[in-house]
Amino acid sequence: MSKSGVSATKTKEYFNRYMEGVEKRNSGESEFVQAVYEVASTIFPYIADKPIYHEMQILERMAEPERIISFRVPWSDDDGNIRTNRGWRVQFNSAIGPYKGGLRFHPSVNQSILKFLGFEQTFKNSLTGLPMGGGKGGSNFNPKGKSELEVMRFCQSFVTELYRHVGPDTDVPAGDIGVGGREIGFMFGQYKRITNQFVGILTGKGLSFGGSKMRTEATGYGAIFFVQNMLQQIKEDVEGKTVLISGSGNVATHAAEKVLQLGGKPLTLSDSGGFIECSDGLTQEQIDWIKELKDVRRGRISEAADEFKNIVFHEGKRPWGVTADIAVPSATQNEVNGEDAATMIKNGVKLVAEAANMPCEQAAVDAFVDAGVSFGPAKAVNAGGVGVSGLEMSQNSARIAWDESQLADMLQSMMKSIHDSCVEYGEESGGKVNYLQGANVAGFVKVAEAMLSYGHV
Ligand code: NDP
Ligand code: 2IT
Repeated sequence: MSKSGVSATKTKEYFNRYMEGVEKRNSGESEFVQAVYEVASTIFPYIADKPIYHEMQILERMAEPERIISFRVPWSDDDGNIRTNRGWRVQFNSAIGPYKGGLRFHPSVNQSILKFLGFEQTFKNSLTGLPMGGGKGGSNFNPKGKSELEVMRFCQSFVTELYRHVGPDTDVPAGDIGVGGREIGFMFGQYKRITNQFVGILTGKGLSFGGSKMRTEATGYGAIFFVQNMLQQIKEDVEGKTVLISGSGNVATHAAEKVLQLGGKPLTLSDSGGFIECSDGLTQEQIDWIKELKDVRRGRISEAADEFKNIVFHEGKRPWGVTADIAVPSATQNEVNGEDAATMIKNGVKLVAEAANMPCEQAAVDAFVDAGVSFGPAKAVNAGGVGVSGLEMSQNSARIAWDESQLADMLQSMMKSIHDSCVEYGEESGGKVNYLQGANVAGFVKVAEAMLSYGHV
């Protein structure tokens, strides 16, 4: 029984009824329903003895985006053919600040994926302690194999509609899968041209036009700072630990770099074609080579095995069968299933930190938690990226630029404070921390308080 007398059975019943409604209202949107389930399963027990949250329908309102904008994005390819993609901006929740969250360009993008990302972003942004609401957007456009000019024309057309929905105090997008410095530059240029305003409407900008130092590194570095905090909690360290990392984009390569800097061994990286394994641990030279491969030459991770003798490529496979101490999935959603989790547990993985958004299926999360594996959920682990985006917004508003060491310190202390919030709301008997519950509840509390203050809006 909770303090107010609501039993665990009743709480489960309320939760099940809530999820039935969410599923009915969002039929066919499996990723979104999955994300709501993960959050609500930890929030219902927390609010069992707090009737105001039920009366004010806080969780019902939180699972409904404030607004979804869907639009046509026509562009012409290099052969002069007219092509049409779909663009979206999901403005999920502005209770604690302007909508904030990335743009994803990938052929798999649909409304369900953007709603799950926008929903998660709301809690993540709250955890950073900065005044940012939650949003996400993107397109089913596939940047792979497109020329630089095709990508530019696409970005310009995308912003020709998006510009009317964003603003430094309204909605501030950034990058995500398929959207890096190059795309942000094209989009910022088009916004500036259409509106004749030089304002911080995007983060992740180049350093010459208002970008923040440390933003490129922030998500991957922040994730490993969070791992460091999780390890310190159990009196351990990154030094000497072997680490499995998936993906080879912005997040994965910077996570690998920070593991290396802290004395750990990054064993793997991957892309949608397969994974590379380096049992000696990747070196800085190899990581730099891979960054250039992906960011400039836009090649495939398999090429690393042709370049370096001690790297092996495993075609069509994911890295989760390799024996290691820690796993940091850093590619995309649902890249770790229940079977992968069972393999990792059998192989002795002791800590899993989600650097990608929702990389673990619910079955995998349950397996890790049941097996006593220390599990860091995405909204806490990868919050350093949007955290430094928040700092970019502050610098833009004040028309100043902080130096790198200042920003590195701010990132590190932000990750420590997110970790402390998870401990505050997720500590169990014996000092063990349920990070899933801790991150969800800590993120929820602030957004819910603001929504309660506003009344029925
Ligand atoms: P990038 O586009 O830089 O890299 C994405 C990487 O993931 C690539 O290696 C890509 O391989 C791989 N990948 C993408 N989709 C798939 C797929 N369906 N199957 C297998 N591999 C895939 O993106 P980021 O590094 O920025 O983002 C990675 C993850 O981190 C995402 O979940 C993103 O939402 C999350 N994130 C990013 C933040 C940021 O600041 N950038 C902040 C917080 C979270 P390939 O090239 O073959 O497609
Ligand atoms: O998922 C994420 O947090 C991001 N893609 C970064 C968002 C941002 O606004 O920096």
